[in-house]
Amino acid sequence: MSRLVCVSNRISLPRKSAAPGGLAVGVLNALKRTGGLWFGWGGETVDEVPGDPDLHIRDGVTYATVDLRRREFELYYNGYANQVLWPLFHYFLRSMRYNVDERDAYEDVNRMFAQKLLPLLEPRDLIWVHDYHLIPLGRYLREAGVRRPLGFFLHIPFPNIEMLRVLPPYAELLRDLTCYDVVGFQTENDLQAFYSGIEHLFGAEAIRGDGRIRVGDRVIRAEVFPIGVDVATTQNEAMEAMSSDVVRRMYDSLMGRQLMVGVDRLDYSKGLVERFSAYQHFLETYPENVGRITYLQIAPLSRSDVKAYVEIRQALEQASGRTNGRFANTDWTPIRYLNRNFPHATLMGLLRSAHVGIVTPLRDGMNLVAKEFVAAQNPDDPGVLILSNLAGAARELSSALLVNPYDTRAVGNTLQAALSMALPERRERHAAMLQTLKRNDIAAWSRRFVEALEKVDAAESRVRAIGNSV
Ligand code: ADQ
Repeated sequence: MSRLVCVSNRISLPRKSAAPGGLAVGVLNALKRTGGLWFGWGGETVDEVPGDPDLHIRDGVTYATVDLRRREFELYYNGYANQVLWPLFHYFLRSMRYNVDERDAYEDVNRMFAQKLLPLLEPRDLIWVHDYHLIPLGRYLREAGVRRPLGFFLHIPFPNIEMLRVLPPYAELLRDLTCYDVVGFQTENDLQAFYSGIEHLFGAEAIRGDGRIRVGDRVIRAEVFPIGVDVATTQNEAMEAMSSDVVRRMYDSLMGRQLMVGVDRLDYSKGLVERFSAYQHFLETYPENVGRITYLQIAPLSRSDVKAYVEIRQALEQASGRTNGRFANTDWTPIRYLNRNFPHATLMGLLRSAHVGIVTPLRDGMNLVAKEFVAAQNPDDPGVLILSNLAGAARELSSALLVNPYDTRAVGNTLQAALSMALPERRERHAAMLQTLKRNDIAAWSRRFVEALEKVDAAESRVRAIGNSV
């Protein structure tokens, strides 16, 4: 039996109470099913050279955490990962800036991850690397002699070559991706964008008829693996949370008003400024809603050390203050804007309470909140999802009310349509989306990726067997 080894920048230890984000939920789902090892940064920065990984075992999963040096963290994580790759991959050139020291630190941390991971590897391991922080890790593992199947999954969008070419070492980045055996993307768009890079670098003949990529004597499987949610758990969490204190008090405080909910990390890619202005437009255009709808926006702070995140935070404080100042009354506030985390179950209860879920990123790999909103609804009386057509989730959730998040006037009009949608249409749209979510849930996502790695393993064993017999 092979063992699954997942590697991600940050790992979430079970003893920590922080709610895991999208990536962590996916990794945990894969590891809990099969057992295995999760390797990554434990969240501590140190001044001295980091030592060996700390190991913790819980429920058949071994957690191996390494520390990062403070300066490395600043350059690699806040710098290269979040001020170069994140904005570039989300098509936000305005927020991107390139710095060679940060690029070096990115390489150093990836090299260090490979060095610390190597002694923990076993001969039958399948290795699955997650996300843009760790693209070069596969190359370092290969250089150290690792021959086991290596997979990489990108949780965020992949940019078309015309955008990617802005990055000075774009060719190295593409070459690094070809060190893996399986490269996974959220959507067909991302896969096609990857092909555009491969074609640019290696020529169209590198892409075979079956979609695999041939570089030298290596064949790489590039495929789409859309991440999903745990539908049954989300449904149960949402139902149970309806009787929790937080959700009941929120519900009572509405005094019968309709509720719109948004849940996003505070990030410029999530389109919150545009969403706030769409809401303002909606209140101006449809004044009959003034005093009759509450918009609850939960947006926990993230990456607060990065300038673009400080700016977006200020912009949102101003925008929410402006709308509240203009429209609020002594007994009503149009926007409740909260910068804090909640337990996952509470969030699901809040989503279930909503008449409208609003998910309008300017660009998003997938967006799990959109899927969680659908899974959390009461199927007999479901809320309406307004979803950006620039989120990966729009591909599967085509029965949502799809909007262009930049078109704030259209988003406002769509909100009006959502609030007045009749029950039969709400049910029909919800049922179609729920069916899609059940078909492709989080377990299907991790199973499909691990199966792709197993196929690589089986194919290589056959090659070895033939080699031994001649
Ligand atoms: P994110 O950009 O973090 O993920 P998303 O997919 O929405 O975005 O996942 C966020 C997760 O965190 C959800 O499960 C949500 O419930 C949870 N969460 C959000 N706000 C919270 C809060 N205040 N308190 C507690 N939990 C909160 C990246 C990519 C996405 C991709 C995922 C998974 O950017 O496009 O869908 O990885 O691949």
